[in-house]
Amino acid sequence: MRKRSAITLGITVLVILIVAISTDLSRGNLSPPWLYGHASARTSLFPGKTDGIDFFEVKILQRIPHNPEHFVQGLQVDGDILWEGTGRYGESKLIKHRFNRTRGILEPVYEKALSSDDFGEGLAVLDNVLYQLTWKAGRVYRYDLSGKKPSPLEPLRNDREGWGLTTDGHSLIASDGSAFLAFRSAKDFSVQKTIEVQFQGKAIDRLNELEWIDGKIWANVWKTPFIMVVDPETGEVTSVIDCGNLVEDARASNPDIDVLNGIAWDASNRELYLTGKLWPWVYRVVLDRKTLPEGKAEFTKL
Ligand SMILES: [Ca+2]
Repeated sequence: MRKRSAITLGITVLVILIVAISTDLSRGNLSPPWLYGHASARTSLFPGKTDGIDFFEVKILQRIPHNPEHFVQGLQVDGDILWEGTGRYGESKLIKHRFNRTRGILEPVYEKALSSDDFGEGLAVLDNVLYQLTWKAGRVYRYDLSGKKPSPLEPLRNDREGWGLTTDGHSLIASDGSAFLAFRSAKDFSVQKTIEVQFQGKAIDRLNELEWIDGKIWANVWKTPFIMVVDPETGEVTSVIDCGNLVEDARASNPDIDVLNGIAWDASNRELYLTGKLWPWVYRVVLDRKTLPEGKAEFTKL
């Protein structure tokens, strides 16, 4: 009897092991391993079908030294200027850098500290006015850029939390930590329209830093290495960019860096810059089409 019990126990353990392994594999199928890339601890945002979505990863072309004390919340190129907005209470700033492309360096030429009860957030330049959000204070700071130095204008009011900001050249486009992006008037920040960002029917929230690139809205998803490329009419995600290798590269210099958060598009030179909070670098990158499960890989320059 004792021998038979031992055999039964052995078979039971074996069955449990087989079921556990099968379940794990089936989970792997539901969350394609190629979305995880080479960072095993990464959480997949996108279980399910991927039909019709383009996936990219990024290839580093250049590392531009960046102040690792800057908790980046907004990034935008404007000609030879790179604007940076930083967050955290007591540390929030607006910083204007002269972008010396020849030497590959950022030269700070102007800094303005926000008040200690402001947590700075995204920024955007529209019609020679720079707009900078605050997280919970409801203030949208404005600066006239037509003079030699940025000249403060009366702030506007934001009725939502301020996260990311960009512009399509007509309206400001703001995120608030939800899955909704609001097109807002540059005159009084009133809402003109909103879109819900969806990946094949699933709302994608925690949208953070934004950038308008070639008629699409690019959005960092907070606490992930992913950037969503969003159709501004429908809110549909049309491409996903996995920046996991940038996070790893930045972390190799400093294990205490925070998340990816900073997209700047130099439209004149068609160059893309990405960074993150407390990162030692602003990266100039191009997109590589991500290897698909079938094993197909093609290179696509943005
Ligand atoms: Ca931006």
